[in-house]
Amino acid sequence: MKGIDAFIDTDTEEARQKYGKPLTIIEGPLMDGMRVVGDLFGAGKMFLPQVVKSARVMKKAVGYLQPFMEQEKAELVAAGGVAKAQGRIIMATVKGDVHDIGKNIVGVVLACNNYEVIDLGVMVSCEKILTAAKEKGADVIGLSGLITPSLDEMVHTAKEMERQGFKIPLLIGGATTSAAHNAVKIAPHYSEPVIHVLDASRVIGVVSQLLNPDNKPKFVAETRAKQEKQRVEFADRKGARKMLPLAEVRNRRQPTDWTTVEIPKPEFIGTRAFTTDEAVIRAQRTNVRGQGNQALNSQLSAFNLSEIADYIDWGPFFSSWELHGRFPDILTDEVVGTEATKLYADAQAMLKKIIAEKRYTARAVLGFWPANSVGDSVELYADESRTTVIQTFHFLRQQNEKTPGQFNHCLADYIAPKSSGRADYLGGFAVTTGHGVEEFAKTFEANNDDYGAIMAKALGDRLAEACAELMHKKERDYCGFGKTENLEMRDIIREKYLGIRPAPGYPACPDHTEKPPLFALLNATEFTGITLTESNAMHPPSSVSGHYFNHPDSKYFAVGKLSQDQVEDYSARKNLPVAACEKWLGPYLDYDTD
Ligand code: B12
Repeated sequence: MKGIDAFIDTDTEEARQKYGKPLTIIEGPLMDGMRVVGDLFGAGKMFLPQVVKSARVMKKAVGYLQPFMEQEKAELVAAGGVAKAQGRIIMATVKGDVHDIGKNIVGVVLACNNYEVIDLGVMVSCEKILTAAKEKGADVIGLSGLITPSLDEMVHTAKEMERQGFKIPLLIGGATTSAAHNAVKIAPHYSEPVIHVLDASRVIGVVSQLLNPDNKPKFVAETRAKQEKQRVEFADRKGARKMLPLAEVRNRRQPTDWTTVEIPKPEFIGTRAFTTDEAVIRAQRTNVRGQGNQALNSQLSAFNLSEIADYIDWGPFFSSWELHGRFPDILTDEVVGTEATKLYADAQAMLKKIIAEKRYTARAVLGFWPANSVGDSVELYADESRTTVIQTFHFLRQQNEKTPGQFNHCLADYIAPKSSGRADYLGGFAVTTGHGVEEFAKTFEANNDDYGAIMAKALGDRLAEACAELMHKKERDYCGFGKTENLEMRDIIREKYLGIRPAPGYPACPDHTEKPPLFALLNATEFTGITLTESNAMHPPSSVSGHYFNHPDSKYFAVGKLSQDQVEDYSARKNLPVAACEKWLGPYLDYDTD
């Protein structure tokens, strides 16, 4: 129960000698222990890292017993018996999405409550999920997704389950999902229960009710009633929201005096790339032929994981383990302090190993281009003559009615309009610390150590964000003002500097289709090895990409809901059919398309 696995083989062997049958050990002392862990977790008296560590003990013990169990199972089946878990759950991150930390955590919690989890991994097509569910006789299907395009894939899966006559519940989870979206957009497409699960602490409550024939009808009836209420509330909110015409909100933009505002000029136009891969740097220095693309290598510089790690924001690390509170106060928090401190120590030890053994390779590219805004779009030019447009980024504007004195923001407002005659610049970046993460995580998985595997991935993500922060510091230095900003690391991590780096997908620029043009400009795939999936997720998962704006008033905001006039205008600007724009912007539309 304390999650200590130091003597697990000896202890399990001792139990085997005492109990004889391995299944008796699993269903007896091991499950008894996990039940206590599950209950304490459900009651908020035990925290996620402890659960995952206890589950590791269970998994290692089961791993030790596996060969004995195979033999026992064969004997049981030969005698006409069945060996069955509480229920069989198929889990997958949907097609086009690459994230699995949340899904894996849920899998561990389910498994330690004696559910059989069949995890199909990431980027799994609907066909593959449904085929596996049929073949394995699944009792429940669970889908996970981090980015908005995954929501569409979930709707598609629900429709397919209906069409193919499935009779099992569907669980929906992941950072981009919500109970309201599930009730309005996903659940109506499938006659069986479609339930949104907010986090790992709720999954057992949901699954145990769904799979218990006595409790299921009441639970399903209550859930359906809740979802109906959510649909009514959604419709009411929609009716109550006052949206303004696009032409009007364009007049309500944040004003800038373009005659006086200071516009920093970057030291260079084009890209600079960085890598921790010493072989690539060496090859470039000695100009070895045949080592990658020489033209690209010629712009490469070295950086290292240790300088990236200095920029880690530890706050979100604790959230990913469901420990909530501000860092570093969380370490001394009355309730979660002890667990947070242990988790932090484990993270520091693993981070040290990752850096010392160069387990992860970081690669990054940033660039600047002469740019001016034209309406809500930003044109990028080949050179300072500003005659040849090499790329255009399209942004969206807030359309909800604001209180007087507030503005309807759009990122394009932070770049000097072409008509102002001012020379402005747009920056862009793509970074990854994800090369090597999967391989490192696998070394733990092979040893039945989910705690280590999740930790390895969570640190990959922290390093990716830190790398984005480090590159942003370089960006400000290249633009001059960074050299005199005089901020301590703590203030940098709190983003107290001038300028922002919104990433396509984040609330200020929610359209993921703006990533491919950014990648093309940056030569991002060549420089960083990051590829885009069909949903424009980045692979490897621990990656971030976005734009740099240096306007003194620039800040992060949420575009929010969009009216049809803006989507039509956007479609014309992007030269992308309205239906395609509506698909990518689905959750942000203030109107129905079906
Ligand atoms: C950390 C983080 C990252 C990390 C990676 C996260 C990861 N590996 O999961 C990094 C820094 C790499 C990252 C990158 C990006 N991110 Co990000 N990120 C976050 C952040 C801050 C937290 C997510 C997280 O890790 N939570 C902790 C984990 C444990 O929780 P979880 O995944 O949600 O899982 C829990 C539940 O959802 C549930 N659950 C999950 N799956 C399942 C499945 C089933 C069956 C069940 C029952 C339950 C369940 O249980 C889990 C455990 O409790 C969120 C904002 C937020 N607060 O949610 C944005 C967020 C997810 N990111 C977002 C975006 C846009 C991006 C980028 C596209 C930005 C960019 N252009 O670079 C990239 C995409 C990366 C890529 N590879 O494509 C958006 C996504 C929504 C959208 N509009 O598309 C969010 C919501 C931010 C926002 N407000 O807009 N991101």
